[in-house]
Amino acid sequence: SPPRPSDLPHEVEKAGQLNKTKIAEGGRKLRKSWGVSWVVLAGNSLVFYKDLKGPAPASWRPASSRPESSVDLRGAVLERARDMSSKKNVIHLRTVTGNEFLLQSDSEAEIQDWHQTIKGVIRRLDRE
Ligand code: I3S
Repeated sequence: SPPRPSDLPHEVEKAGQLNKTKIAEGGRKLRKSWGVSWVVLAGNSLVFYKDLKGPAPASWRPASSRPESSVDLRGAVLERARDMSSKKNVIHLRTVTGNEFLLQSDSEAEIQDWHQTIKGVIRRLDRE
């Protein structure tokens, strides 16, 4: 369910467009369905918005757009996905609740940056 306003994160570390598919829900495997999402890394969460038709927003949060979903990164595991897709530049995220996502970019540099930045948040939360 979408986060309540009080849950909305404050410090945006990174935002951008990525291809996304959820591949498991509560440990139960799902059929892949790739789609384009606007992804925001802020606070302890990765927040997904519907892709915007047209140019990227000036601010991180698409005006008049509610998040589709968000992921709590505490205890999550992130790794490069080597054999989980025929696509290049894919990362695999698994939450403590057993939800799993693949995120993909056509740009290797972009996916590396997402990988490092999300990893940084997970490490920070591990130390708390
Ligand atoms: O891992 P899979 O099952 O080979 O993933 C592919 C399929 O989900 C496919 O959908 P259908 O099985 O409904 O045709 C998708 O269109 C592909 O994109 C999936 O593979 P990639 O390699 O793109 O993650």
